[in-house]
Amino acid sequence: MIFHVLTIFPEFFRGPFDHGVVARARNAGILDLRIHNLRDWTSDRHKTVDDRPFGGGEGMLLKPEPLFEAVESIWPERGPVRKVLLLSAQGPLFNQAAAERYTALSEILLICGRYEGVDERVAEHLADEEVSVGDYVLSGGELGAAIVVDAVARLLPGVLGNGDSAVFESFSSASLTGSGGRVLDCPQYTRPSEFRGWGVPEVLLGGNHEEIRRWRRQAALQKTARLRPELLESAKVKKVLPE
Ligand code: 9D3
Repeated sequence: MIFHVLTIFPEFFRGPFDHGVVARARNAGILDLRIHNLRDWTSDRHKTVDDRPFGGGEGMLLKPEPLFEAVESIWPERGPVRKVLLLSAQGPLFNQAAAERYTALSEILLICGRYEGVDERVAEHLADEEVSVGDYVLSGGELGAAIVVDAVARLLPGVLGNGDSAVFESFSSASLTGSGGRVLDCPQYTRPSEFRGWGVPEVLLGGNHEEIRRWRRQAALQKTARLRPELLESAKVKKVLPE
């Protein structure tokens, strides 16, 4: 899968994509990451990428011409397996279902917004989708782009050592309660079995795998009810959860 990132801060991406799972996917040839400097598609002496909003207001916007020039030169042809995503605070929230949906694409081009935003014609006529990574204010789309690349890359076949480990985790859309809600991972422990006076649930130290399975299920539901109650949609599930 090829990811293109269009940004005014190409050096921002020297860190996040050079470690861990994403770096391994790149080295294995499963993932090809191409960082593009938006200023390469300006035509004035000052390499201007921004301008003031019509009608007045605070701050500056990314102007449309360099963004259109860039996308049209990176992709002279568009198509159903190529998607342009505009990272913006206005988009629908990125989630695991979106990450899974994007794995069906062959190429994704991520446009990183900056300043007070991006000329709306980019959202309307250049991007296929707008994407936000959460309800908080970031100073640009670069961190969002890194989040999308990470979440999608680790789902690509061959990226994780164990093919199944992506399927059974906290936010996989496969990790559902009977009623369609999602549950978080169960609490997990490693050695030592006693640390600063804090022990490990006794059941995990024994070898009764049926009992361990039941405990994990119950502990996961309780933890979900405590930390993310909104994930447990149905009243039926809520009733099972006195802590
Ligand atoms: C007038 C209100 N503006 C700033 C307080 C709106 C605004 C403009 C530009 C808010 C954020 C940004 C820059 N953010 C992004 O480009 C962005 C983002 C985000 O802010 N939150 C969550 N996901 C994303 S993806 C890109």
